[in-house]
Amino acid sequence: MVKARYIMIGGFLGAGKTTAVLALARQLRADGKRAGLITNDQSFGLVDTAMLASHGFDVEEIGGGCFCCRFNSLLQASENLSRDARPDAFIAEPVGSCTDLRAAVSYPLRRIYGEDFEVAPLSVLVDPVRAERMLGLAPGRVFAPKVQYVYEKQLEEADAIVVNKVDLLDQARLDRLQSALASRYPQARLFAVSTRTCSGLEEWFAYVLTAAGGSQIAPEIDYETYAEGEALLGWLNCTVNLASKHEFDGNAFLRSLAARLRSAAKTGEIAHLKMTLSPDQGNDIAVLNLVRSDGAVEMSHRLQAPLESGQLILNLRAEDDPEQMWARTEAGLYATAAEFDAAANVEQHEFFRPAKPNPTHRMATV
Ligand SMILES: Nc1nc2c(ncn2[C@@H]2O[C@H](COP(=O)(O)OP(=O)(O)OP(=O)(O)O)[C@@H](O)[C@H]2O)c(=O)[nH]1
Ligand SMILES: [Mg+2]
Repeated sequence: MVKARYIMIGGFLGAGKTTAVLALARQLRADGKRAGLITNDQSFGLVDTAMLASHGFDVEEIGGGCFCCRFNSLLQASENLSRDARPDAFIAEPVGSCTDLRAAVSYPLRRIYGEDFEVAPLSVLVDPVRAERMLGLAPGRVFAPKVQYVYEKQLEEADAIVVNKVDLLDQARLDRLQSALASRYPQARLFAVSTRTCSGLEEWFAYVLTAAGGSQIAPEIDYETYAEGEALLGWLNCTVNLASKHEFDGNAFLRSLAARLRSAAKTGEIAHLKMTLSPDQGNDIAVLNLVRSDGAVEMSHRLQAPLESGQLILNLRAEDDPEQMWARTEAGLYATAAEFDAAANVEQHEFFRPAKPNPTHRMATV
């Protein structure tokens, strides 16, 4: 029996993990291979799941906690994906505020389930603009020191650090960032890619599809500081049904809502605001992202036609008070609905600070 490849693509919120998962899954499909995708969040109702599923891939969503703390759900997700079609590779995206994946996921998988999976090296993606600020190479808003601790731990445990979005940097900035990463995290192999323009992907994908998993000792981690850092981030997921008597422009709706949320969030740095809008008719989807408070709102997918009704999924992660995040989101939602002469019905919403991580397994060595 050929073992399925188990590939985990980590990295901080907004680094481009889901975009990379999609690019790798497409590559596998083009090569005649099957990919099973696994998304993960502290809660349920994920933009990432909706986005990946809209491309026709099999996706399992693990909600209610990170892979480390829901290790058995991760295995269950693999089993569910295997039931219909045995994937050649599982591609899993952990929560962007999560770390200690080497000790809590990769090594337990290798030690306990080495017969079933061939575990790939751990890739950690970075957004270069965020990384320049976090590493002190450029001015700009950064997160609190305990969030920074989580960010640094992610890089410390990486087999490969993948500088993504290189289309946003000139060569001098990229060189400076790469040399800072190489000197601070000498254990990691460095890649520079753009999942948007596809530059550098071939080399990185060849690595994740063929290289053996690393065997370095997992970095030590202070779970108190990690938990406090994660809990500084507010988390909000909501699903909303939109309906109007007239057709309205769904792309403009998302842009208008994002502008309201950004201007209302004056204090806490936005880590990632993402939304999808799926019309009730057809299978089109709009996807909007904002990955820092002073960043540009981007739409990676646009609706081709106006809609009368559809489902909006909104996920917001920011260094902010979750209750206030929800109050502002609700107000922004109703104001935007009024602007577009639509009714907004909140089907599900949750806002909270992530609970202290409590991994199912922790194995510092392979
Ligand atoms: N310019 C540029 N933008 C990119 C690239 N890759 C991803 N993005 C954008 O970065 C934003 C965030 O991408 P995602 O793939 O959702 O990031 P993520 O790491 O999965 O985010 P979380 O799941 O919230 O942690 C989106 O607007 C993407 O279109 C890239 O190579 N270049
Ligand atoms: Mg994602």
